Amino acid sequence: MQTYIVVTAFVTYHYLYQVSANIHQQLYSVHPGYEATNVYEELSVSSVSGCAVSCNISTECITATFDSQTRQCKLSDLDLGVANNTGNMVMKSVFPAKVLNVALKKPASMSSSSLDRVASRAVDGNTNQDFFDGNSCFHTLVEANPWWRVDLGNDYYIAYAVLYNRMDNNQDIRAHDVVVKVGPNITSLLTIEYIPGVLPAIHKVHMPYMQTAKYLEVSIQSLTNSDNETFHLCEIEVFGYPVMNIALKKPASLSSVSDDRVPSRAVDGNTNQDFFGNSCFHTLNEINPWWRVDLGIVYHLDYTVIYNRMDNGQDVRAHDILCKVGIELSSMYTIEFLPGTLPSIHVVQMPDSTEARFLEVSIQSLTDPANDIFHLCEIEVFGYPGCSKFLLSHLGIQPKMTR
Ligand SMILES: [Ca+2]
Ligand SMILES: [Ca+2]
Repeated sequence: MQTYIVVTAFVTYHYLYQVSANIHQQLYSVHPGYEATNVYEELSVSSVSGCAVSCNISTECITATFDSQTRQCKLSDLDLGVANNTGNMVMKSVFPAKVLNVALKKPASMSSSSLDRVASRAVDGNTNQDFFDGNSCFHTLVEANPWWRVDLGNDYYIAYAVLYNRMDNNQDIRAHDVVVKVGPNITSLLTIEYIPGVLPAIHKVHMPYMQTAKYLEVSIQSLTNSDNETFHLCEIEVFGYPVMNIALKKPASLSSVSDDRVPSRAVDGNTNQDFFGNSCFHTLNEINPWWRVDLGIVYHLDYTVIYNRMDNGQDVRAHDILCKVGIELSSMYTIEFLPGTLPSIHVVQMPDSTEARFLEVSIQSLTDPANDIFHLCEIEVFGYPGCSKFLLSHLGIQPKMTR
């Protein structure tokens, strides 16, 4: 079992993440009267959602219990524990996408390779740190500034990475002054961390604000001009969520519906902007018509892409568009107001720390009585499972506080 690297101080938060009780019910299945068995980690957290998120970002957690009196959160790698009528709550996280090691078995390369100690050994899922015991560590030739890199295949929101050094025969000292970079392509990698001196046995690299990346690279920064470095690591794990359209096929609603031009057409995955392609919704003639999607759970929102109807000059009907989001319908707030005609394809960039379950776009009618007809062909929403403020705090990163 991996060590769950969390310091209790990290989770004794400076603030409370406030999500109402009914949202908890929607996020997690809660069963009063149970306490986790086979507890491998006990944390002090401020709320039930903090406890659930703690479980969610731990790879081995199956259930967690939260005692509202003592604020103790117990993480367990067993399914539902034994009932003992303590009044604790058991949560089984129902997030659709737990953070996963997205580097596992992905294509890896490196500056040079010694015999069969190939780059893929660091993504083989084997964290054995004995070079000869596990056949699980890569090994370069002797050179200057050796590097290793993984191609994740697609863009991911990266939360953190874990580096496993070689630990036999005191050879860990060869991995020194390690630089960790990530990025969307290999020509524009961003340095996330420089680790001076010898790399620890296991080192966790925190990504500030969930970096979007397709590549991760680790290298030795040679301190002299002599090319006598040898690089070997035994595993590199990269934990994150795929960058995906989280609105796809989610329940959608509309202020009014014209015939079969239903709201779900805007989340059917079809971006055809010709109305007669049967992929656009259509309201009746009314004032302030709106369309809304329920993402199901709270997500950290990154951006939204709106596809206007473009046939027969009817794009002009989508004008003075208001985009709102909210954790609950009763607390929706404006992200952007776009005056004039909506462009063919419009991207709404979400401010940092935007977390929401609902997203709504509407026409702000300029006259009353209004005669607005609303039709759009697709709305894509990109982001990752929410409570990210907790997630970031959990990783020891101070979240941005924008509201
Ligand atoms: Ca390995
Ligand atoms: Ca569509």
